Amino acid sequence: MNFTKFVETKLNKKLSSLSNEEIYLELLNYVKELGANKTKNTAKRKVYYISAEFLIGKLLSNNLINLGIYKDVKKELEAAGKSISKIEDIEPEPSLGNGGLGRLAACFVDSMSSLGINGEGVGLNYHCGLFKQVFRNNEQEAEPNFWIENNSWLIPTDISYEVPFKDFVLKSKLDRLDVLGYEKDTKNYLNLFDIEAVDYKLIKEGISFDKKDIKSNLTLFLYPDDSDKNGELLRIYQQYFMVSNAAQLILDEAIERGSNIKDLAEYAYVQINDTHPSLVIPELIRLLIEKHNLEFTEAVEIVMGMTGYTNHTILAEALEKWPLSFLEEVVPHLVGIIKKLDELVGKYFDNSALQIIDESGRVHMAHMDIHFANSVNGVAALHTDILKKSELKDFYEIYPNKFNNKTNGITFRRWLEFANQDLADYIKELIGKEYLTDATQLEKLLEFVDNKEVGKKLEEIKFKNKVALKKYLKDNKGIELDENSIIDTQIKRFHEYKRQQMNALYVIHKYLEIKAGKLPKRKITVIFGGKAAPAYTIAQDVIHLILCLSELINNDPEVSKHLNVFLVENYNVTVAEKLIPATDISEQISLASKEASGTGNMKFMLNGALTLGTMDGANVEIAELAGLENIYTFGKDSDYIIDLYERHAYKSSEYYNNDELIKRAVDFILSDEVKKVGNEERLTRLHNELVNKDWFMTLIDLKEYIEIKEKVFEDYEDRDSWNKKVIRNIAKAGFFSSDRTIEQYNKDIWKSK
Ligand code: 26V
Repeated sequence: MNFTKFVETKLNKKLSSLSNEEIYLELLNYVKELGANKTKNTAKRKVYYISAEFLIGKLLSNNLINLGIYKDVKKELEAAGKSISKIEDIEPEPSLGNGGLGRLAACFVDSMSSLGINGEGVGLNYHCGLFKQVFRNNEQEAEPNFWIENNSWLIPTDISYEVPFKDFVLKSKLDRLDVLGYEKDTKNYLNLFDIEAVDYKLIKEGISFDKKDIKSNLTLFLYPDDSDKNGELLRIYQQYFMVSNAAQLILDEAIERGSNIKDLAEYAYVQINDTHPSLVIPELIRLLIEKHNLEFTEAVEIVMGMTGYTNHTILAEALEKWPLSFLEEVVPHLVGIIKKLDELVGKYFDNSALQIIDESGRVHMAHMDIHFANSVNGVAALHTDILKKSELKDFYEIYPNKFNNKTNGITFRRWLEFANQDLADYIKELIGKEYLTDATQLEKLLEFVDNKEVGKKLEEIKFKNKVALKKYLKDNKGIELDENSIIDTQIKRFHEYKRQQMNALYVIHKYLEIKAGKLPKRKITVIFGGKAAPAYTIAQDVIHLILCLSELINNDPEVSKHLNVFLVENYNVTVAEKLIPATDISEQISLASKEASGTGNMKFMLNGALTLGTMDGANVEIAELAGLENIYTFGKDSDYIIDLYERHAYKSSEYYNNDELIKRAVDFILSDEVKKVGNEERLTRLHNELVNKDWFMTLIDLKEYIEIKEKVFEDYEDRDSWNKKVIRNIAKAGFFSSDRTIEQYNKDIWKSK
């Protein structure tokens, strides 16, 4: 039954007579019904992808695409005088993730379903999710983001477990989302555990809330910090609640499907997404001992055969180390087990750096994972190499076979088929639609590299996307975009290592040049988007600087003819879907060695933007695939940077004092023009940070960055040659399909299906 019929039968009304809100609601019901008719994937070994974050984005259109009915529904709506994009606007975006790690988990559940793998996500259903970002006085403020409505995609179940904490037991409830595979008859679930009585009244100013009332706040907020830590106890409560539920679900389902517990590893595999779910290891061991009467060693062996750990960062401050005393306070029943695991490590290895519990009594979650999981993977080739060579060297030496690389990927259904429909249609016209299930087919586009007409057509599509972006930014974000400008975009969490401040210094450089009469050939629009952890002061200062520059530049009639700068408020998946297809230049400028992979870089490549980046994370693989001549790389490489850190040899003041261009740009932060629109305390702190500390080495690559960016803009003017590069990039983007990544996980680690 098509949607029109569905509405007529159910409501006895014509589609055209419904409001957009009513249509959204009926589409929700319609899709849920179609989802309910799909059967579950059933391979014997089921994969549990446990993750504190699933940044899934809006679900309506993605579900329609995966059901294979997006275009039909769109046409039906048009025939009734309705626009699908207006209806898409009504859906609130779930904000169950901070950034790359959460979005990756969302792509992975899509791919698991699309490949027909019996694999599900397990996480938490945060009611307010990640905070909503608003700008006031050129500063970021955080507000709660309620996203759960009465009628949502969540499907309640009667599954509930008791989770024991030190002083009380908390009952859970499980809500699920259907994860429909692309044009598949089967589906999986995303399992989101919740507490029964979340209390919104605990919220005070902004996103501050009573952190102690665990029984009412456990799933109120997603922890907003990407790398800074506070409110640690609540975080431990959340983590244990998540994994205890997951472990109980795993055991129940395995038993139901015929496991005798001793053969549990044949029925389940647990992928631990960063260390946030690491307590699943001792929890599974505990349940096997206490509920299923196994001996400790027997339990350990079983768990070792069914867990894998993925590392997503080498930033020391993001590697979780919980004080034993904290664990005693929250989950004393795991402490004995963790201590026994630590003793086992001590028995086998005479190296204190390998212990789980260090001399100061902190529990290194990653160490526990590496010893007691059978696979340890990094998320891009360079990242995995760095883990082996430096960060986890001691571990690699004792477990060389556990270490493996799984370069990240993205789902092409959302990031091309949905986000860039004109490009997707044109690609189908050129090479057919097989690339949607076999992404390597994109290579067929290579035959069009020298075809100028194809190049022109891609240019036209890019322009159309810029016009669509212009409308979106005007209607939703109060931004006036010039669709005829070059669009240069940096969207990601704000963090010093990602070096948004370096991009801001380029903007200053350009501003000063324009003021001095040196005009660019074509107008440039620099777009930023991203949130900073509320406790991360310097990242907030960088946001402040960019907002000040934006006010100064966009309001200067002389300069704004040639240069605009925007920081899009409340960057999220929905905003990314609009920005990426309209972008010409993809900024991936992290300090080499620090960005584990990046996945935005892949989305831009697929959408025909050229990468301007350092040799970091998956940029290295982008460079290899597209060819160095088809992207723009610059800066010191990771070996050089790692060596500098080891020798403590970087001094930002030397770069500042020895280069007029750098000094001029940095000092402009404290110019009268900027101070007039800004907060002097913030600006001074940022200036001082850059000149006297600059831990993430902004100034080391600034000169080269400015030079290569000039070249990028110059090259852009040779439209045919630029278009050739674009075609080559799209053609080579197939490797970055998350279907490929998931196939590798399954073949090498999970061995399901
Ligand atoms: C750490 C913490 C610490 C305490 C509280 C909350 C919190 C949340 C997340 C993290 C770890 C963040 C790690 C992360 O997001 N890594 C990113 O993973 C992406 C997917 O693999 C990858 O593309 C990015 O390069 C990497 O930064």
